[in-house]
Amino acid sequence: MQSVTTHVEGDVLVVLVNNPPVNALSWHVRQGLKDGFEQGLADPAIKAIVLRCAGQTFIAGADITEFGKPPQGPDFASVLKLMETASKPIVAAIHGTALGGGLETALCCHYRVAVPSAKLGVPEVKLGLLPGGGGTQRLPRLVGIEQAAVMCSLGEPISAKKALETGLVDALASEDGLAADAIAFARDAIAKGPRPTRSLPVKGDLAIIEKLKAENSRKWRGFDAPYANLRCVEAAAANADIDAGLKFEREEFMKLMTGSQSAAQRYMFFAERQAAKIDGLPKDTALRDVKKVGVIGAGTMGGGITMNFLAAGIPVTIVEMQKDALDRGVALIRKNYEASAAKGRFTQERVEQMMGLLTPSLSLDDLAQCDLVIEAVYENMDVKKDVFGKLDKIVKQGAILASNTSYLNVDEIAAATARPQDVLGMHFFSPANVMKLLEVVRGEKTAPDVLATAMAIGKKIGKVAVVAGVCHGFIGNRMLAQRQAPASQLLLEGATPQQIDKVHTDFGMPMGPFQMSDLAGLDIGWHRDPNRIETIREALCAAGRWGQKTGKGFYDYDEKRNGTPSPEALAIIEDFRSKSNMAKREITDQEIIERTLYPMVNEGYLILEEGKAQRASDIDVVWIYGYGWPVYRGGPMFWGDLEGAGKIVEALERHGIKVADSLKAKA
Ligand code: T1G
Repeated sequence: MQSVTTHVEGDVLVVLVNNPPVNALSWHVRQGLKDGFEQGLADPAIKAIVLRCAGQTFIAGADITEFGKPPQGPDFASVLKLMETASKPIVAAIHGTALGGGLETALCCHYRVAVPSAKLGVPEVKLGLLPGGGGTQRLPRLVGIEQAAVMCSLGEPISAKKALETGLVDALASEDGLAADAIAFARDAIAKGPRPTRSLPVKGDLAIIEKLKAENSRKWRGFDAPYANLRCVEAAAANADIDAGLKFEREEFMKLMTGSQSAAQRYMFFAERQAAKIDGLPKDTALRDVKKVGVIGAGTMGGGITMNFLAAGIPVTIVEMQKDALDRGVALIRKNYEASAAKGRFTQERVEQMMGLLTPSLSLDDLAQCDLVIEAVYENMDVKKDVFGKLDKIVKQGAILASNTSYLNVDEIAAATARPQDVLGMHFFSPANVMKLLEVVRGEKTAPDVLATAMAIGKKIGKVAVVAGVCHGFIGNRMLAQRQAPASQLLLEGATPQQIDKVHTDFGMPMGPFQMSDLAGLDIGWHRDPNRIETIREALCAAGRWGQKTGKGFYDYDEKRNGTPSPEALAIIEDFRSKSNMAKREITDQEIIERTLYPMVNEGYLILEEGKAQRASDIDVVWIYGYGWPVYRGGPMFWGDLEGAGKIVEALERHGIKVADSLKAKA
């Protein structure tokens, strides 16, 4: 199948791209574009050219799978130059998403027509890149510096309406009349002739550059690409001669392309999509209908889980045992929605619409007709088995019964029912209405269609779902334990909470082990006996230092929950250390990395050996979306490869940590 064809409409040549699924600019597309435009320019009967795409979208970018491979076909820049300097007007007909190199191709057309539903953007920054086909130089000439700086550094697409307002698009076509409207527009352009974007002056004010840096300093911490994008937009303003700016852009692009951050972010683009695929699942596996959902528990997790379904338009019956707990939970859901509405995220009408889908209840019997029931009760096996035993008697046959357990054995929970094939884990991450990760825990007897349905419903409610096997802590929390335990041991040996946390935040994590413990609460799982002190954590709990919830834990917290090092906490740690007869010693940051991050990588290899994750990239998806691992480092397994198996194995053995066979074999 040819990926680019041409056909003549009177005195207009239509160049049609057809390279499913997203019309990426693969080498054969570039070759086809070159041939098509050369044909149109050489034919005296042709007065104008329309560039259009078949399928779901206009060109959605360069073909990311080609990056890093030997170049094939004509280079992108030469195809763009052929178009921009063409002697006949070229019109881009845009539908779907004109993204990255796709939008850059449209920028080298002389005019652009789009359907109202189209979106236009340069998301390269999300891949650790920048628009390398002139986007940073041509956007400022069409939409101005401010709009260009926002589009390039944040990577969010704009609507066709906004594109029309800013001058990125010259006219809107009718939703189902793009082909004809574009041809008509091209005919009208014949008299006007070509309008090369490069001939337009850069407009706008550079003040936006510092404003964006100030507004996004936290979000962009550690990332190279956003700042490179802004430098290129500044270069557009500094160079009336676009070729000088294009040269600067090319240099900046190559620095990013050859760096580890873009490699990591491109890896994660595909890893996230790969995670949705279940190895060995028959292609024709039919999904079960999920039209009504039940959630048991209206606490923080139950309420957050519920919000995901309401926002996706799926009715939820939420069940609590006590009326005051139920009322509190429902009120909190409303409060969260209204807070978002107050920030302009959506209207009050939308709040009422979502709340209208919620049915509070004090009886499990009201879940009888639900297609999916998610249990989010106290993290205790007896409690969960009791709930599932009751659900088994109440809920209709064919319904999916899911536990939101963070650690517990899903097979044991399933055994409390007569339908283990309909049971699995759906582990949401707190806050469940915000965190994108969903671990779908496959029980030994979970039916394939139940697993596939849970993965699909996860995507439908905006989650990134990853299949996990049954083991303590599944994938994420199991690896987290490998970080938390040595971190506590390092405290005993002389490190401070702030030293250890700083190593992790400097690495790019949103918070370190002790900041995370304070956030979650040191008293979780505490036996509540202040006289029984066997760990530093118990010593802090005994002193009423339970974390952010009590204004003090490893750190002291102000009313805005900003943490500062705590002399009292350090004294408690010191006292515990001396009573443990532990000699205090200097600990290097490198040792902290080796003893807290390397064991996580090692545990990832064990998880794969045991078949508790489908692939290494799934483990990385878990850590990016569940714990905020910096995406420019690709995830623990990707990062471990960059560190080098040999270096990791040597360090682990030096610290007396048993190395996974598969990791050792890689060294
Ligand atoms: N290259 C190769 N494959 C791509 C691709 C791309 N650009 N975009 C999508 N795919 C694959 C994807 O892996 C999946 O494959 C299938 O298409 C459907 O994707 C020089 C350097 C367009 C909004 O960053 O944002 O241009 O899993 O599941 O939900 O300046 O795909 O089916 O085998 O995401 O409908 C810039 C990336 C590239 C856009 C559609 N462009 N793509 O979403 O489908 S760099 C982008 C998307 C560049 C130039 C620079 C989305 C989408 P599989 P999907 P979707």
